[in-house]
Amino acid sequence: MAFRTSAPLKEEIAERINWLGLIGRTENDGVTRLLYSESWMEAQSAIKKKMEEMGLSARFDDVGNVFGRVEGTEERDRVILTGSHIDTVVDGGKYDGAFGVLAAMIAVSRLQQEYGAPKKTIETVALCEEEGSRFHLAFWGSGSITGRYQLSDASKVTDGQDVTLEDAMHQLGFGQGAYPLARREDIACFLETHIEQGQILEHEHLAWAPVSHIVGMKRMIIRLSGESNHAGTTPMAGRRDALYAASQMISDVVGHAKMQNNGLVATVGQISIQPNVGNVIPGACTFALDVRHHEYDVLHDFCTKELENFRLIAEKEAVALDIKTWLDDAPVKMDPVMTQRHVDLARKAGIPFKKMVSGAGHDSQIFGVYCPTAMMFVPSHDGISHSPKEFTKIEDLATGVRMLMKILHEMAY
Ligand code: HGY
Ligand code: MN
Ligand code: MN
Repeated sequence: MAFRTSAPLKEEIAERINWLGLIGRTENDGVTRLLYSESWMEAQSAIKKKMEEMGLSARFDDVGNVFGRVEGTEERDRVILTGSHIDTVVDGGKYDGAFGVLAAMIAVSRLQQEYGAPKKTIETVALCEEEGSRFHLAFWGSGSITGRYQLSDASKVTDGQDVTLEDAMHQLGFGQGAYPLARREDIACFLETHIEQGQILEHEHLAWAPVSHIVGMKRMIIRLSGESNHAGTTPMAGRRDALYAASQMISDVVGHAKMQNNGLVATVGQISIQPNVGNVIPGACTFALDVRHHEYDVLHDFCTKELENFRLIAEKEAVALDIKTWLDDAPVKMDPVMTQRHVDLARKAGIPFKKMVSGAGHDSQIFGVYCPTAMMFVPSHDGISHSPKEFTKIEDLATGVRMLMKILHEMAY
């Protein structure tokens, strides 16, 4: 029996956002769904079941992406793919990624209900991983579809408990041929709906934004090794204090980024020291550095200078320095023709909008170098994201779904 809903759109969106937000819910009402964790598996299985209830034919692929397909009556083989990622950061919000997954499902199921089968095949997708929150590897879902990653890459990265991505994948039955290969050649284009995760739209009282391009980014792991020793009996001269060296590097790189005044952002969001005991000089320190800019030359020059400065500090403090750049992506332009069509549709609908650069990374940057790709934002309240406080008004979520429906109707019906 074909799925039918008579629920008003806003009601359906709110219900599904809250429903998915309960999977991996944390004690302060955030969400944690790390790749191949229990809550991740629960969410992907629930999404697959929900897709089927909503009239889509759903399946896993071999890395754990979930697709919901509506076959076209004329053009079956080339697929219009729309969706986002199901994973989250630790204690994140219930809109980042999740809204794009659900918006796609709601839009496609409502289009089917209103207009029947499309002429062109549409698939919604819950991409298995985008954040890079558990492993120092991001975009595992979209990267496996587009060929950026091979299954063999999964053995090269471990999480904080020394579990490889490969073992974590195998433990859930993925990555061993039980499902269709992730790699696809049949995708005609990709469309992603996402929260802005910044405050521009809300500040300027706008409801929607087509994304012109996604910033370039470098994500690094900086490891320092000095010498642990007694806090009381070791003279200050000659200490090899890894945390003291790191504190100078972090202060410099963030301080220099503040002085750029050109949109460049630098963040140290993760740090660990060993042995992490109050009366022992830290012999080892590891921190994560995330730097982004919409022009690759600016990004690259800044990072080159800062890493040279790190080497000078390491030498001065007699600590060994190891730098691993695990993500290094140039800015990616969204498809101008698709984006212009979306602008025309928004203008015709009288929706207040502006074109924007995305300061956040997204699966669209992976699809954008592989097929025509377009991305669109709805506002984030106070620009907060990657936090339990993440929130978007239901009116804005509904605008996002309605725009996606207009776009898909124009492309596929
Ligand atoms: O980090 C980012 O920009 C994205 O949310 N993964
Ligand atoms: Mn996201
Ligand atoms: Mn995110």
